[in-house]
Amino acid sequence: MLLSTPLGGQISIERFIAMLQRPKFPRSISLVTAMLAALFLSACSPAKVETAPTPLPTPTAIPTAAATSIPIPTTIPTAVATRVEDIMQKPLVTDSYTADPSAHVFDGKLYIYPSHDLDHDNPPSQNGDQYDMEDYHVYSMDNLQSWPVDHGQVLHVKDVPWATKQMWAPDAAFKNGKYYLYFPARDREGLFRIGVATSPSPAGPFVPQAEFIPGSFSIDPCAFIDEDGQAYLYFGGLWGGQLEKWQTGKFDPNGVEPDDDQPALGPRVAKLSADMLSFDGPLGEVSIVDEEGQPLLADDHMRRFFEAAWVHKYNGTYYLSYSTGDTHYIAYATSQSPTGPFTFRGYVLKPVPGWTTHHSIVEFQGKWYLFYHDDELSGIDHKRNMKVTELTYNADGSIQMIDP
Ligand code: FUB
Repeated sequence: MLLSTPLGGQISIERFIAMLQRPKFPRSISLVTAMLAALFLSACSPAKVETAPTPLPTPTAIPTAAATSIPIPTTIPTAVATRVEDIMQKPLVTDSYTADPSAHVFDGKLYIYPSHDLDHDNPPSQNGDQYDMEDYHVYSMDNLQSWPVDHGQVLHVKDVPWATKQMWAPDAAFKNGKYYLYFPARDREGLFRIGVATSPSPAGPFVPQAEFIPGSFSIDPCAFIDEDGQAYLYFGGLWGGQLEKWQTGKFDPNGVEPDDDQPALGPRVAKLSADMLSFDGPLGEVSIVDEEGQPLLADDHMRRFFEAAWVHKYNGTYYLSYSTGDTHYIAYATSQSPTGPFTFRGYVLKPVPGWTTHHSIVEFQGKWYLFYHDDELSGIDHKRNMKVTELTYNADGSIQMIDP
C-alpha cells in the first residue's frame, strides 16, 4: 500500500514504518504509535491512498491490522503529533544531570526549576563541595505523557554580582505579573546566601538582583504563596548547608547541631515583601513536633529536618515536606498555619539511589505529582537525574509513601 504524505509525495507503508524505527528517532516508538502515524498520513489525504499494482511481500515488522482492515479515521488523531510516553519514574532529562526539581504550574503549563549538576569528578566532602554547580536551566511540560522541553540556560553564577559558586537547589514563584527565581549560592566570604532573580517569562532568562536577600543564609529556598496572596520563603539545610552555624543569628564557623536531647533545628521562614525581593519582618524557625506536641529532638535522625523544605496546601491543610538527610527519607508534617508548628505525619518517599534526596509536590491536570531525583544515570551522588511519579492522598489527608 502507498501512502500520500502531506507534502504531496508518496511512500510505501513498509518504508514509513522502517523510517520510524531508525535509531535517530527519539526513544522507543512502539508499533502502535507507528500504526497511528500511518493512519494520520492516510487521514491527511484519504483520496490518494492507492493499492500497489502487485502485492508486496508481507513485512515482518508491520502489524497486519495496520495494512488491512483498520478504517481510515474521519478526523486527524491529535495523539500522533505528541507521542504518548510512560515517563513515570524514569530520568526526565538524559543529556545533562538535573537534581532538586521544584515544579510549578504557571499559565496551565508545568515548569521545572532544577539544579544543574555538572559532569566533573570533584572529590566528595561532608561540606558538599562535590555539588559544584554554576547555572540553571528551566524545563517545561504540556502534560505528563511526554518529555520535558529544555528552555536553555536561564542564569549563570558569573552574572550574579554577589555569588561565587555552588548554585544549589532553586525555587520559583509568580506574583505581580513577574516570575521570581530564588537560589542559594556562596557569597564572597564562602557563606551560603539566598538570591532572587526576575523574569517576565516563567522560562527565563532571569535577571539577578545585585545583592543577596538581606538577612538570608543557608540553602534550599522554597517559595509558597498562600490563598490570601501572602508569600513566604522557607529555607535552610544542615552540614554543607550551614544552618547549624546560624543558631545565634550570626555566622559561627564552629556552630554544631544541638545536643541529642534538645529540639532539632527547623527550617527558617519569613514573609516576603510585596515586591518579593526582601523579607518582610523577622525570621521564624519552623517547629516540627510529634503527635504529643513535643518538638522532634536533634538525635531523631529518622524524623528531624535536614534540608529541602517544600510547602504546599491540600484541602486547606499546610504540608511541610523535607529531607531527613543522613537517613535519606522525604518526610512530611502538617499544620493549620503556614508557619507551624507542623506535626510529623510520616514519609512521602523512601530512600533513593544516591546520598541526597530532594523533591517537590504539585497538582497538575487534576492529579498530584512528586518530582524527585536519584542517581540512576551515573551511579554518582553528585550527578543526579530528576524524575516524577504520581502521589496519592488517603481520605484522612495522609500521603501514601512512595517506594520507587
Ligand atoms: O543540590 C545541592 C544540594 O543537594 C541541595 O541544595 C540539597 O537539597 C541536596 O539535594
